[in-house]
Amino acid sequence: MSQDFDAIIIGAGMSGMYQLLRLRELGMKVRVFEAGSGVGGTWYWNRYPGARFDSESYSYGFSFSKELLQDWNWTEHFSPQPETLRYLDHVADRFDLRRDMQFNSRVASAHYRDASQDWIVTLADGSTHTARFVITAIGPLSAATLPNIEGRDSFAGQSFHTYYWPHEAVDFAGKRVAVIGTGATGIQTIQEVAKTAGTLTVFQRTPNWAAPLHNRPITDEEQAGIKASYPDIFRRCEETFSCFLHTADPRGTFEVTAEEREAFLEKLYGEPGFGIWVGLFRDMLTDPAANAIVSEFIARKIRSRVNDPAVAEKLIPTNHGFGTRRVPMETRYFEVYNQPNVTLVDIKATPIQCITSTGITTTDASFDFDIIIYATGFDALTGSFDRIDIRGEGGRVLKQDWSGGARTLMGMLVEGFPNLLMLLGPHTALGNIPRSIEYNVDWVTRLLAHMRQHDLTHVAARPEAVAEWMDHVMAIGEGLLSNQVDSWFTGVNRNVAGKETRVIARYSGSAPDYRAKCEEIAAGGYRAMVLQ
Ligand code: NA7
Repeated sequence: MSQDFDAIIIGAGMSGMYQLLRLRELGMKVRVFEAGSGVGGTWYWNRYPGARFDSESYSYGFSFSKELLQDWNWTEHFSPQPETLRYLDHVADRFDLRRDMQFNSRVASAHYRDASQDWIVTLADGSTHTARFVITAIGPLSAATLPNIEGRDSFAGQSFHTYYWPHEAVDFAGKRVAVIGTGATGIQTIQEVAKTAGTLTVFQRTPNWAAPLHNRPITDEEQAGIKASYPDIFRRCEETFSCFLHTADPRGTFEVTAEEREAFLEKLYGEPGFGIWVGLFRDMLTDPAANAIVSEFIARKIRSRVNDPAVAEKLIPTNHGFGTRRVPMETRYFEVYNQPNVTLVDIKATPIQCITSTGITTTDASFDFDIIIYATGFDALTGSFDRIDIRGEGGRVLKQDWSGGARTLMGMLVEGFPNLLMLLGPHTALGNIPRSIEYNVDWVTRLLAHMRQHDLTHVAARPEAVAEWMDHVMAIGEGLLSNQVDSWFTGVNRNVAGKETRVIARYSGSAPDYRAKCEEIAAGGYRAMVLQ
């Protein structure tokens, strides 16, 4: 029985784009289905004001093409969303990717067919398409969630989730604007909207530790230096723990004097990018006493930047240590609260009771707004899988199988779901995401090349290999402070039923360790899988 396609890729973000390119090289017939009207995934959807990435631009772009690297000029050290989307459009044009992509096509279901050992994919419009393989490229942060607040739909003004930001510019001048949520997205939004809004009211449930990004334009001289050193940049990314240019300092916190510690932290705080998070002393994200030192350092910084001491205290987290959640990188975020047009509302102290047609009511006061912005995050890591009806052998339902937490092999395969391959699935190393994407795509491509070479059409994860992988994932997550804190890292989202408790859904070890494990599995003739 023949299928419409050799492979269907779900999603035209960075994973789907690169996977399409690689499968074309194998001569496979591929179709990409994408819900949006263009390529870019995360960078297509997240058009909220101030959106940008926190990895150095030149460490973030695709590394697979020397010509692409030489041709493209990043203009800022940390690229803003419009430029990143332009870059991805450029990549799509340059490699003629769109001819195998179908836009405005949300995948509703993907069912494995036991008899023909292939997949049937149904789109939201009811059309069906078959393929030998299904490859998910649906992103770890793409199922956006709105808060469960009474009256949410009754608001008569404009309201937006940051992920579903309109394609047209939103004008804040003279408007009364509310932002709910103070994660990485909320912080980027707040610092930008505060520049023009008439009034900005921030509803903060949990403060997050944040540190300066120190972004600036790339000079011509720097541009030339970057172009000349791409091999070194990507080699460095391959060696570090999370594929960033920064990595932990090998010293222990208590091996140096208090003065040396202070000078070290001061230096990191003054430098661009994630050094202040992933470049700390090696024990600062695992030893509570060491972590307390960096937390106290950052708390002092916040106090020094916010004029009103009571507001400063509200902005300092007390229920988790620095770096145990994703550290939002900011640009004069804390100074925003010194502006007369900005108010911080602590909704732990005075919870939101409801949203009305005119605004937001807390237990303490009612506020009128023209615009409400929801920066309330995502059903992360598994949410994008849960919303597709994915069924495997014998009709087993992925969402049900994962109701107690995802179970995978390398984050790329699932027991009972043959010929389903995941890019950036749960239990893959995330870090500097394009680096992880390229590794996952290359691994999947090698597997499919091997199968084609040996006339194999069926790949299934062996239960004992999955069990072994899951033991490894659990063991490697031990002792990491971030796994003891509620956040999207640990899959907690109280706006989604069933996502109230922590799970290990990320690979918490190093990217080099992750790759070594995956290489071991490939080198052993793929014995962790049944190949037929
Ligand atoms: P996050 O980091 O999950 O942040 C979501 C924020 O929204 C966070 O401050 C939440 O407070 C808040 N939130 C969520 N639900 C509610 C309700 N019901 N009421 C009030 N406040 C709420 O998502 P982001 O989009 O900022 O970032 C996600 C990642 O994308 C980011 O880490 C980058 O890697 C890119 P809480 O902390 O739950 O109290």
